[in-house]
Amino acid sequence: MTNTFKEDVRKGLEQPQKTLPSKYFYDKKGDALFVEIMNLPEYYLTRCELEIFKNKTNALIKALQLKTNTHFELIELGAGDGLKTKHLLKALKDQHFNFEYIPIDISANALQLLQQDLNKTLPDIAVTPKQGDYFEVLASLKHNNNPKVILFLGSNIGNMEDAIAQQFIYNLGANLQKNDMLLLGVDLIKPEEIVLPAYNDSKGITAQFNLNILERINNELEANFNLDYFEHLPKYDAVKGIAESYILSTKAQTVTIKAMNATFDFDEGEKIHTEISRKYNDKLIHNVIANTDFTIEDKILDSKAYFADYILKRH
Ligand code: AVI
Repeated sequence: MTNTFKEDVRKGLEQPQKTLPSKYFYDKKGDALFVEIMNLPEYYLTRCELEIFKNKTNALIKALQLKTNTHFELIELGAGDGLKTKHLLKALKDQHFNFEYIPIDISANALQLLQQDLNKTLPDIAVTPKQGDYFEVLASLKHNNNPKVILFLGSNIGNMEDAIAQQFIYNLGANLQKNDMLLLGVDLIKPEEIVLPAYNDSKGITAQFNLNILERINNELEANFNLDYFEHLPKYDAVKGIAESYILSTKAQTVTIKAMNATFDFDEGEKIHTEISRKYNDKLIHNVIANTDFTIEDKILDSKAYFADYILKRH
């Protein structure tokens, strides 16, 4: 892990447009900050999707074209605390669907907590957590011939560049069979007044979340980023529908990263790119699935039409 982290940081900081990959936000502190973000008044995404799972559960079930007499696997990629999914699980159980819930996560700890919680709150549901890389787990499940429903929620796909997102959905399709379903949760393109505050909250939690990546480099790679001289800089392009986070160097400075025996110079006003959060519309979803066997079957929105759960079918 440290080696990849070190190499990714080196590669990112050596480019003319310095970048650091957002996947490195999520250490223990980053995970906790993201939980805080999800509870912020400005961060509407989680609440909107939760509303869909709470209030439109039956619409989701219908759109997923499930049958009570056929056993299926409900597989969630990056399950986290399962807060939204629990509403769906409960409704499926109440309506006597025959299924197994398979949450996949890179964090064994998150999976253990989720399983304990589900055993307590929804004891009748068969839960088989799988720890590891999404595609390795999916490949291991591919040939069991059970119909599959994949959940990829929270607009997590938005943190991928478009070409990577296309490749991701393509790889998903390659690990599924005909008639398998994908429930893809995405944030929708909206005006700046709504999106930007979600990435620039008044309490400064998102700023801490973004800057935590520098702290991580300090701690894990013996660097000396002085956080007093770096700032969170969010941007949103409402035409493209792309929110981006940068870290701004507020003065000319040199940072040493001991673990790589290297120094990096920052100009005053220089920006490090840290995250993309793409927002979607139908056209962009069509683009993402263009080279795959998926079709859009349905789309379920929250009451404000801020967020969409697209129902895709593999042909
Ligand atoms: C995890 N992901 C969908 C979040 C987002 O909205 O892009 C990460 C995040 N970054 C800043 N705030 C939240």
